[in-house]
Amino acid sequence: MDDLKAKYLGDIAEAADEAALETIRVAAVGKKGEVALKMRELGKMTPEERQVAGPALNALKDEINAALAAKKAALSDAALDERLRTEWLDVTLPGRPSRAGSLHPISQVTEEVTAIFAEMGFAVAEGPRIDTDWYNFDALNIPGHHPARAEMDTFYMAREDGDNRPPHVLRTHTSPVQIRSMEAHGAPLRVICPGGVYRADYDQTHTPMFHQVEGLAIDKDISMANLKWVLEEFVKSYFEVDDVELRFRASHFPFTEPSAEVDIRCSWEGGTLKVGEGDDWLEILGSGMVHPKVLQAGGIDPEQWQGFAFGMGIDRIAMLKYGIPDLRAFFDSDLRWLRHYGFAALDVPTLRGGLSR
Ligand code: 2NM
Repeated sequence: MDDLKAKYLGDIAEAADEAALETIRVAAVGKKGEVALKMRELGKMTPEERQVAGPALNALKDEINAALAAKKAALSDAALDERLRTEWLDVTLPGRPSRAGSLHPISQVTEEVTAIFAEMGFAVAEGPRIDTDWYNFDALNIPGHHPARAEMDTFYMAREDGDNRPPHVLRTHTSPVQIRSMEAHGAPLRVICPGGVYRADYDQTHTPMFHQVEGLAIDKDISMANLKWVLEEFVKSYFEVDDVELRFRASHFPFTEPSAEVDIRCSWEGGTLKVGEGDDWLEILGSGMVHPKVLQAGGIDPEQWQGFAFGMGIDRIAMLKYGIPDLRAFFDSDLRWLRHYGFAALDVPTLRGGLSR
């Protein structure tokens, strides 16, 4: 028994891995191992011999099992130490620039616009891109016969034969989101609604899907003066200039009365846009006082509340600010274009941190 003990404890001490340990376990204390064979011999012994050999064999078995368990724990500790030594990773290293993705100019400009209006107390609202013709047209004072419906080049959703419910459309502007905001929150209200919109139009300056941001402010005594100040602040922040001059031109939209298109003074000298100086005018948005019928459709009493609203094309103001010549390239997914015009993904625009760096 002393020989067995010396042999197996020696083997266990020298085992290199868990597989070697298992081989030793089977040979020593397995069902047909050496200790089991010895135990079978107990039957042939005299009672006196058995009284000594039995407990000694059990003790040997326990000792070998304990040595196996201790060695197994030591081996797995060593394996873990080895992994920790070889598989380390410095999570503070910077990313690899050649592999980094970039923010699309439309995403960047949406973030910039959102940061500017957030500073002025506007919340951001989003809504469905497929909406009913009630939200997209009727609620905005564009009834069924109105020429604006035809002019909008609306995409209508296909319908099953015999389905006589009002049609769904791909929204032609984000105004339906503003109607939903009025319904959900009532007055007073300050929201902007950025997002994709759809019109069946495709040429050098139009794509069938493009992006808009619309703003809405409703309160007890809102006027065109508030609209003018908010838009001036916006244009100064967005184009990162200290002074701007806006020109309000009387216009017409079904959902505002009065309505105005807004131009900014600019120069194109040397082919690059300079905002706030020069003799040219650049049209950047449409605006006006929300029509009483539109407030009513949103569940707001026009006898008590007034509001201004405005809308502009995100793609267009992105092209102007970042000198991007062709609108259609926005949607080509050309990697070289994305690398050239893309923005660092982690440089979130804020007014304090600088909108664009
Ligand atoms: C524009 C021009 C003028 C506008 C109106 C509304 C709503 F829903 F509040 F009535 N949202 N946006 C609006 C007004 C949009 O885009 C050229």
